[in-house]
Amino acid sequence: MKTLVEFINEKQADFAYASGEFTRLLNDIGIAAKLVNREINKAGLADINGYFGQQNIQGEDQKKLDVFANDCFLAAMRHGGMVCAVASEENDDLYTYENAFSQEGKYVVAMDPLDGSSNIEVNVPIGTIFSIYRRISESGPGTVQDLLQPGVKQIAAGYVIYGTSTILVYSTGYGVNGFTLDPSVGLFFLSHPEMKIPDGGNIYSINEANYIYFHEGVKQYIKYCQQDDPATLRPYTTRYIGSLVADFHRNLIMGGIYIYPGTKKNPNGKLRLLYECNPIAFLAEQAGGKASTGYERILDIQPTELHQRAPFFVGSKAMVEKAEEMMRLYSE
Ligand code: P6P
Repeated sequence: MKTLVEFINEKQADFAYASGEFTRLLNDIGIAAKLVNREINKAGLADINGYFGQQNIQGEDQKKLDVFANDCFLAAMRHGGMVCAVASEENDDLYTYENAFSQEGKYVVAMDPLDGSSNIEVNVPIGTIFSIYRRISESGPGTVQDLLQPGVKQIAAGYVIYGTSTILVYSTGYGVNGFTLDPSVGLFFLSHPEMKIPDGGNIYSINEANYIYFHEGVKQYIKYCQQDDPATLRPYTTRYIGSLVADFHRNLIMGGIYIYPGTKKNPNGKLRLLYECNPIAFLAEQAGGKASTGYERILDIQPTELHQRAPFFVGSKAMVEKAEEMMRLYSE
């Protein structure tokens, strides 16, 4: 069984930009994930469930574990000195490191330290999502412009799913690989080599409670999924966990589509481009799938704000393309 560090070092030669620094950064993310995993696994026992008592920029009540996870990843990346700035869901403004060592770091990171944290209390899988870019600015504290790069510029992206097992899934643009944590030795081992999302599937993930606010194209795609046509595996099955990482991870392995569309109430939907849509879209494309707003490729969007949202259709290529077809046919 190959460990994460052995794998990164082995693959290091593949990276055009590779350097020991990048290896160090990925390893630091793995260390933070282990610390977060430990707290999540005993959250019901420690006084770490519940609310922190503040809200993030989204107006969402921060959970104690949200803040703990954010602190863990920020500290791990400070320790390594590879990162000069971080855009985090938990920080309203860009987080820049004050130490000179980090200010010379070549990379910037966008992250959702604990996505789906509303599921913590009910023991449903949650996740960390991260996206890594090379900085544009020369040196010193990173800038917002360093983060406002289109997703196609990511040099790496990944997530950690804290579920029945804890799995780190990432890509550096050379395929997608998954590593399962063995808590008894505190190491991630390669468990899902060369992950490929099935081109088709029969699982669709969407919160249908928002149905009346959906655009006609989304409504028509849902009806398509529900039609009786065994030759195309329909009616599909609906699975919606309320945790993007968990829904995407299942669809990555089994095939499927996850949709959080724009609605009449929220034209850009709910998910944030920098640290939810872009990293997941990068992984989806690397695994042979597709990710769009229903109209345009997610990775081509030029961001203008750190916390901007985007409609999100992601998963098996054929399923995303069918949904896009409906969006074009019934565009309003
Ligand atoms: P809703 C979690 O807050 C999240 O960002 C995703 O992980 C999840 O898929 C979605 O929001 C759930 O949102 O509106 O369906 O509860």
